[in-house]
Amino acid sequence: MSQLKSYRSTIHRKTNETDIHVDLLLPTGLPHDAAQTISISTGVGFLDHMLHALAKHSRWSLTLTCKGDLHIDDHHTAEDVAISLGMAFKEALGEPRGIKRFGYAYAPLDEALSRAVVDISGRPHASIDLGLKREKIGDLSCEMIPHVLESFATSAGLTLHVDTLKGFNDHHRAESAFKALAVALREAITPTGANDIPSTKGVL
Ligand SMILES: [Mn+2]
Repeated sequence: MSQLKSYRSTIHRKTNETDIHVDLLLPTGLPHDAAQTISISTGVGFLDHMLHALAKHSRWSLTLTCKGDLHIDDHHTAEDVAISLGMAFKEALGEPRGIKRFGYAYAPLDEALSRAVVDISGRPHASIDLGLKREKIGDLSCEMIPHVLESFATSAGLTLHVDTLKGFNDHHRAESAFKALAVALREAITPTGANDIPSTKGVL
């Protein structure tokens, strides 16, 4: 049963551009889940804010630090944090046995509304349309926001579709997207009570 897994991973990923530590604990969906602890420090405030929303609404406990080459720009930091978080998610989940596999959610934030659909498929694919208009939100380039979601999906081995359907305010649009993803991921890893790999192929 899935509750026998630790659902925990620790990742250290260091390149010439970034040095990242991730400690991730996924929820089992069972009553003994510990209280969440979330601590995120990437040097890019809006990225921290988005990852905090993702962790909070996924019910993850997440400690993530990144020392990146922000003197160049935010690209390597944002992308590598997403890659590392995807690696951590995949490793924490382990063999995807006894989980729903599919998850979807809509999340509003005031006037903004996003939809996320996820398949823990082992087939990395991301289709992301957030429709952001600004160049940056805080210190995070808007072009990096879909790139973060793509990079996370690719390294986690997820099929992921995220669409922001409505919203005037780009901060709201982005945050609703991360919240929708969080709720969809929480759904997808919910235990079914069975112990099978949820695929007709018998492997994911
Ligand atoms: Mn890139």
